[in-house]
Amino acid sequence: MLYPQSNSHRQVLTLSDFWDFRFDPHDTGIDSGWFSGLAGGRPIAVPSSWNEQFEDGRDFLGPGWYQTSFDLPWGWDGKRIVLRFGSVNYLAEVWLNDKPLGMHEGGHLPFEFDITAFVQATGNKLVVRVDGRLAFDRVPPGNVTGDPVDFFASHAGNYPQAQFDFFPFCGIQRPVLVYATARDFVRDVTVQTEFTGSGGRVHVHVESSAAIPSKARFHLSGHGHHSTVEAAFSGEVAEATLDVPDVLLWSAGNPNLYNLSIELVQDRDIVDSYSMKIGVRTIRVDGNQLLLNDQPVYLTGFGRHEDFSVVGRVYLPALIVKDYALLHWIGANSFRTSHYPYSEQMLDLADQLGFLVIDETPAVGLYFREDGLEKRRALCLQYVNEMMARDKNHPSVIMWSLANEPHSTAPHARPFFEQLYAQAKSLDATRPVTLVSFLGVDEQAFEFCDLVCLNRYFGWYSQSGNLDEALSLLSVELDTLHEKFGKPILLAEFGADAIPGHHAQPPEMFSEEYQAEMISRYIELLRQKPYVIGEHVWNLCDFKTSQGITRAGGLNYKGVFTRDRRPKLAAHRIRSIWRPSEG
Ligand code: BDP
Repeated sequence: MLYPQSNSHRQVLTLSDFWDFRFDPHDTGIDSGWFSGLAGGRPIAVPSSWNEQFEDGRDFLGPGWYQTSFDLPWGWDGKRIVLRFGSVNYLAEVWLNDKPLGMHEGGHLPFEFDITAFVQATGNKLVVRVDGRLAFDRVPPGNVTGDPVDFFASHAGNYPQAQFDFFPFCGIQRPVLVYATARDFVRDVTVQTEFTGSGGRVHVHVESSAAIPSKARFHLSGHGHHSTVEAAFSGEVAEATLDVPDVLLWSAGNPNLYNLSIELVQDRDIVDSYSMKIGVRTIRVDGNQLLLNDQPVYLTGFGRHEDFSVVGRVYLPALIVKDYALLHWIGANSFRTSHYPYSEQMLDLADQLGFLVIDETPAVGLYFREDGLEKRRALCLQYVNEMMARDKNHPSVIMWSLANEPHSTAPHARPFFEQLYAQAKSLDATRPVTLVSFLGVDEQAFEFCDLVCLNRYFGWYSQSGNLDEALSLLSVELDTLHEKFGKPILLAEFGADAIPGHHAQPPEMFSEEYQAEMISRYIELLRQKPYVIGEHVWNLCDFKTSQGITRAGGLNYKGVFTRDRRPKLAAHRIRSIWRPSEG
């Protein structure tokens, strides 16, 4: 799915602004007219989450109703017009001028509606009902009752009762855009790259809206290179291969990007065009190694959250810049989009700044009871499709993660993940596919995933306070895991809560010293294991979660930076390991 852009054939209007907003605590609304019948209208920022903006809204998960109005810019007559939502958490129903456009389930991924037939030049009324309530058959799930699942991973006593450890922020969380294209337009572009000795090769697959355009023209430029190739359409598809002699490959240290622009040509006219930045690189697992451009790469980095006070889980450009500055300062080369796809702009900057990204679907806290299983399966497949359609062209994305910490000991788990894995591989054979597990040797999906991603908290949730015992257990477990699966291992999460300003010598749980000690001792151990391909600390920053007895102030304090991005002792300790020359 292409991100909207303005150029000489396309134009984008953003609806980011203050919208009218109302809570619907009795869930009685059934159509767009309902908005005006609800009490308590108030302005809300779009995009944002509603939970930290209103005194009466923190734990309210929906439904909430949004309304705004807009006029079309001059010159859009006769164009195809599309309404696009970057992310609505969790379920959105949308009406334009009182006509239902449709619904979308699942946050963190974009969806759009062709509104050409419903939109007016002026006075368009847009209404969105957002339902963020937690339910057993939603993904991620919540309010699960019945069979106990294991205590730590279930967060069973927490409020709101999410089956995952981050606050279930609700609302329109990324920009809402209206954009115009020609009636015949570039529908999709897929770029795959390879490297043949000194030369790069870029394969481009273009889909157009109709079989009418006669050809596609491709321009590739950058770093002294310029080439143009034309290809005829066969049906709605045109394909081309562009060779880049003396290519400058994309890598974390050298994020070389090229400009690719595609024109749709009909007779002699250019009817649509689309431009993007691409990087030429390869990524694969080979034996015990992860190879970027055929060179072993070791991942240093974090799991993170899109989380900040007041705005909740929102597209916030300054926060993206800040977090990249922190990642750079500390010496990270990578991160995982735990536990859902981050904004498109986060990936654009990863391409530009040179960070390696493990892109994860929103399938966190999955469990395998029969009730609701088919619905959860359909959602997981939808998320794989939507995430890969959105992010497939980013050189920074080096791997797909199907899920985080599923309770996959159940018999249905294996076929469930085999299906997701096969789906991901059929859509993209060029990147490794993995899943992040806390089960260790019992994780059935590790048998077919391309590498093993493990989360471990020995020394925290178990062996509490006893790092010697924790480390020796971890050492044995890593060797056992490697012996069983014979695949490279990424320690995808490890860490300890540290209350900022709390100190103890000798180090003690919840002190900054204990967090720093635990993380550095883990890293020391990981570096002794030749099959370990990286260390991802949990978490970059403290983040908001549900209230519970293990979460003081409703925060998870495993950040090495505070929620307002100030370093704890661990941040300095990690920097001295990851950037030893900087001191
Ligand atoms: C892991 C989860 C992560 C949690 C973390 C923790 O993957 O979402 O925040 O534990 O407990 O199991 O801090």
